[in-house]
Amino acid sequence: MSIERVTELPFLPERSQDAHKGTFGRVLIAAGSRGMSGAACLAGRGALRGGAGLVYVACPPEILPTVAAAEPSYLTIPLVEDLQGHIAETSLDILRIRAVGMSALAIGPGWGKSQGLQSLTRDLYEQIRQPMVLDADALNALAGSFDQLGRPHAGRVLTPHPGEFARMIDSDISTVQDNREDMSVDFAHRHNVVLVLKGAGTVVTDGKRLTVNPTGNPGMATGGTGDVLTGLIAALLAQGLEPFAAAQLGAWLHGLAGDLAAAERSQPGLIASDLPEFLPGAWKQYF
Ligand code: NPW
Ligand code: AMP
Ligand code: MG
Repeated sequence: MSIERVTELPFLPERSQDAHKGTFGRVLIAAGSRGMSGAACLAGRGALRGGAGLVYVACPPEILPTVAAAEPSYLTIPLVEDLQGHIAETSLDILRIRAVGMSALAIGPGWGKSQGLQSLTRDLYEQIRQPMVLDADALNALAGSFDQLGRPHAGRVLTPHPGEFARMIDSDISTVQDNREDMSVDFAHRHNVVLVLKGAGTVVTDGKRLTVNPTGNPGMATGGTGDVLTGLIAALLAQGLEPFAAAQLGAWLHGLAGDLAAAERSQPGLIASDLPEFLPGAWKQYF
């Protein structure tokens, strides 16, 4: 199998003078649970600073006031929650209805682990007609069952860190780290997805094309940075980039925001919520 190595960034046109928020798409982010409201806030911020026209955050009612207070630009959607504060399987109907009219979805950050998330994630993966980013606990929920999934209606971008990828394919972290490119290409090819294997030198591949992201630094090894990337890639999908391009540009902007943040605030002093703040500077270097 020959792989095309991509080095050039994808093209996103500058905004036309008469553009309006509808031009840049609606993103629906289903994220967060009791104790992890921050994941929903961070993913939402990634989507807003990624340029989405409207960002909807769907989460358990218990954490919704916290999420809404974190960022006045969010539109919020209460889901159904279980006794542990996770979203319940019956949230599927709400998400299916609210997905109509969205341009892209992102699911999984801060969901936690519960039995109901397995069938919910599978149903969303198979049934939602829009492109979708799957991260964190959405990937954990599908671990070991990728072979059984039906063909989705639109692009699927999966953003595991090495620990999540090892879980997904029933391997271990050191094997994954020793074979980052080969294992990513193999998975993306077999399952017809875009795989973003995070960590130093994030690998982005659709099984035919591959790029290794040159931006980013160890200051980004801090809780919540991946949640920002999830929302950012969804925003780029919502603006019309095809899934590989959205993942490539998202990883590049995210890493560059991390580099700009580290330059000003140091690597140890970098926290996840710095990344959305430094995304505007990263965008300026893109355009
Ligand atoms: P080790 O053992 O530390 O060396 P988990 P999580 C490994 C939410 N969050 N290279 C790591 O390795 C997330 O969205 C919420 C190598 C360990 O084995 C999820 O829903 C926040 N190994 C949930 O928390 C902020 C690497 O992976 C394992 C690696 C759990 O997500 C935090 C850890 O992974 C968080 O984002 C690398 N580059 N990266 C909030 N504020 O609400 C990771 N590993 O067990 O999946 O835990 O990533 O913290
Ligand atoms: P997560 O573990 O899901 O929060 O994601 C962590 C994010 O930080 C990913 O985008 C990683 O690529 C990035 N990251 C973590 N450590 C490094 C590193 N040493 N160099 C570059 N990027 C990193
Ligand atoms: Mg993560």
